[in-house]
Amino acid sequence: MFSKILIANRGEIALRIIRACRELGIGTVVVYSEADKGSYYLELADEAICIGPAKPALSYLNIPAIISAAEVADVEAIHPGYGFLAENAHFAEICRDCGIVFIGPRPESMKMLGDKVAARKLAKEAHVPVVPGSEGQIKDENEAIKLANKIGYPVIVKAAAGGGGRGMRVAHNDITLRNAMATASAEAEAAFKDGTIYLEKYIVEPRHVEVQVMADKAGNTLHFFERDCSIQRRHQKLIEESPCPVLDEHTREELCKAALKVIKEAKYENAATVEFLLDKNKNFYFIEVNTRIQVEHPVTEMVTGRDLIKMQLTVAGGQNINLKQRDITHTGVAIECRINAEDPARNFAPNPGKIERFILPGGMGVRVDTHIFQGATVTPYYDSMIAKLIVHRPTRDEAITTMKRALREFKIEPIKTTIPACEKILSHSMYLQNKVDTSFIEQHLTL
Ligand code: MV4
Repeated sequence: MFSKILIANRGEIALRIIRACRELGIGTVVVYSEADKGSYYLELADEAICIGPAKPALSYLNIPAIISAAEVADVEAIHPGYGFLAENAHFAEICRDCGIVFIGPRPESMKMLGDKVAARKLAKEAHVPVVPGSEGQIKDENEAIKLANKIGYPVIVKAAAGGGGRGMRVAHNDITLRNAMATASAEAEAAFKDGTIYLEKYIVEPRHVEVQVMADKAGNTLHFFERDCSIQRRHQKLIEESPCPVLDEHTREELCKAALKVIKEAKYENAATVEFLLDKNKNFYFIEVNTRIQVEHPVTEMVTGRDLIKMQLTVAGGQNINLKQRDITHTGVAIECRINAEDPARNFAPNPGKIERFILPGGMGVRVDTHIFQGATVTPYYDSMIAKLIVHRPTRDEAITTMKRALREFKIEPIKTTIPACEKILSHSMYLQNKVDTSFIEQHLTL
């Protein structure tokens, strides 16, 4: 096991990693930007090193500054958290070259799975269902039109370097398809310096279901069941839950087995999330792999009782997972609400400012992951998420009741947050009846 690691992140996830390290007896070095000076979690780490100004490019994305801090503090490993450098294969490679363990997958797996065309090919080879679409990348417009007519409109054009909803275009006929290809490719070229695109049948009103997996260096792979992340707005998830409320036991087993097939085929190690779309007929299709620990990992931790961050640390340290798949069980229902400093009245624009009143909810079945405290200032430089409120109860109805009660207790003043939006969703008849898909917020909610 490591004796000391560096945390290349900030906010609640930095705190989450510090907590896991403390319980494992691992020393922590946290790096921070000038904007994060005064954050409470900096006191909880054993060491805190300022790596630059507020601007992410100059601090949390500044590879030389982070590597220098790691060398000066003499750490054995770096945990990247999520966002920032978490899925940067180049950074993982530099860590390796410097003799520092990157707590995550090998750079080769990250690079391969970061290419959505390659990931799709890998899933196919592993006999995992993928959305009907192009064999590989698609270059020729006439070839695309021929394929679209074969699989049937609507189709979706996606960027190979995309993911998380960037560089996608839907087309309903030959004319809009030509357009979609040109704009998706240009957008991808501008955003990722890679205009490679591919084509899939557009699944109408899908649910977004993802499987948590963990793999050690010896090739032992485990899944930790699924999360339903259909409640999102512009590809920003707002509410996640586990288990997915519309999956039957048989489909759940098939889905989780499929996720493991992908991860084994990739010779993956450490934590990953395998994403699927679930259509109206409960068919699931692989879409992509996230090669990091995700924001919503606590819902999985609550239903399985397993500490995923601790597992990331032990697996990266070279320990094998001494658990069998049958040891991983899930009980009850967990729901997470993301509390963002955003103003719904101003189209969810970030709403930074000083927090004058901050009172946490509590009681049975309630967990809050946050780095915020009364008197803290939310700056405009980073993601607007300031807290995650997670509940775990025996049934979905009870989980929803507890979440509504906890949201009511949570006081964050005077800044605007997503608390009222979450309350509206949790009271909506369609949410209660599981009649939601990824377009729910846009289609049915005025927040
Ligand atoms: C799709 C799709 C429908 N059909 N692919 C968006 C994020 C990226 N990870 C994949 N996404 C989608 N891919 C096919 N073939 C619909 C979406 C999608 C979506 C997926 C998950 C969560 C929210 C979403 C919101 C809009 C579209």
